[in-house]
Amino acid sequence: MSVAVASAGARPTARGDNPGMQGAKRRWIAHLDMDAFYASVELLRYPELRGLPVVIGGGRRHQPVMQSDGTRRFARLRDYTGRGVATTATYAARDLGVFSAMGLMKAAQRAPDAVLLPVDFDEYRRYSQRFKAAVAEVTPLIEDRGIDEIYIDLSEVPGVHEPLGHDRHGGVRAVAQEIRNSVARATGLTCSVGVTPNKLLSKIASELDKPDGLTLLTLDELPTRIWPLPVRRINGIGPKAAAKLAALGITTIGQIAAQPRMALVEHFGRGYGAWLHDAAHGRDERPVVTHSEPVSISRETTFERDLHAKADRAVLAAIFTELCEQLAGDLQRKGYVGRTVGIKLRFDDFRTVTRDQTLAQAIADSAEIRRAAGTCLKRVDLSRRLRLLGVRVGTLARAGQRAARPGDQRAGSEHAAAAPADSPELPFG
Ligand code: DCP
Ligand code: MG
Repeated sequence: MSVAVASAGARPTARGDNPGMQGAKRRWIAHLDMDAFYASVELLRYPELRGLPVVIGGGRRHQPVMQSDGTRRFARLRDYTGRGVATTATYAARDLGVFSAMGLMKAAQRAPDAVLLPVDFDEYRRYSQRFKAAVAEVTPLIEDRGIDEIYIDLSEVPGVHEPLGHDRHGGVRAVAQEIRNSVARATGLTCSVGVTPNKLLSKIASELDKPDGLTLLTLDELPTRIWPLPVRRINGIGPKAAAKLAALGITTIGQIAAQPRMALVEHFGRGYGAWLHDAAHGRDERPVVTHSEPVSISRETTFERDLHAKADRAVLAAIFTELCEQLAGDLQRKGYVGRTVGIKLRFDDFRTVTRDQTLAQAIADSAEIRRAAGTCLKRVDLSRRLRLLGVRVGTLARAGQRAARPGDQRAGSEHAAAAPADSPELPFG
């Protein structure tokens, strides 16, 4: 499985109001999250699987096969052997206890008859772009939070603060519903939306009626709708904080809210303690950040079995080349060039090492990336077997900002100083 990670370094372009200020506009922020996203995209291709337990994970060897009678033969989870994990599962499979990040062998114990489909990131990325474009047609203030979720600032949408019939919040509800309809029309997929005065609450709210739900909450409803929920529902309370809270006898958001601010600060420090207090009281003034530039773009892959630099040299070299090609594709598609090239290796003992180097000039070409990454590779002791290999390009700039010259595509030779093309052989180059 190969995962593209674009780490986004958010550069806030303020769209937030200051709710503390007199006369400031009330905010309505939506959080939209696609339902069982990868699985739902697959069901568009294979409608005969609708309603069945389906798990997405593993490699191409589980690709369905068309049979002579015109029906498809699907791989079953029970036949799976390997180290792949489930990226997601349909709700029917979740009912059997299969969840994201679960090992496929373990999932097979719970749902042996479930259909197993390989991951197709390119297809999910296409649908991701499509649903975001559909939302943008309704309103443009969108913060991208990854492949299947976004925040949307609805505060300025015409009519959003108006009632509709008996419904005091009819205006905003109608806009949120229009967004959901627009996504469904453009993609054939359902999503769940939470609408509240801020991002923190909307993120919680979008999960309350999943799948295919719309949940609108005001601050008045905090005690009834939010406080009974477990602390982990707050985005920002991870397993460690939850364990520490549990040790203090605190398991619900309401129990956090009932704590004096100072008590939380005492236990959790000034920053996090105060944040916990604010969060539990539904306070969050973060703006919707409509524009962010990635800090780096990377591709990595975990091997089906551990590979050794010498014994599996050819396989590794091919994977390495493919990663660089995919990464170059990502860069070119997104319109970036980068000046830092790095590698990430994870060994069979789970130790992870990274190396990088900064070039004289930004690149986006796969051969140039491979050459630079290869140089980094030579700085690592490769006596142990490898589990994972990744390549990253950082210090990004917009491709257009580089002075365009004729023959720019083939500017490789200019980087020879940083990463000599004729360098002595790479460890698996
Ligand atoms: N994903 C993944 N590995 C994980 C979690 C998620 O690869 N550990 C992928 C698969 C999901 C997608 O990201 O389809 C979106 O993640 P979500 O957490 O939103 O999960 P789903 O969209 O699948 O389900 P839900 O309906 O709960 O949102
Ligand atoms: Mg989702």
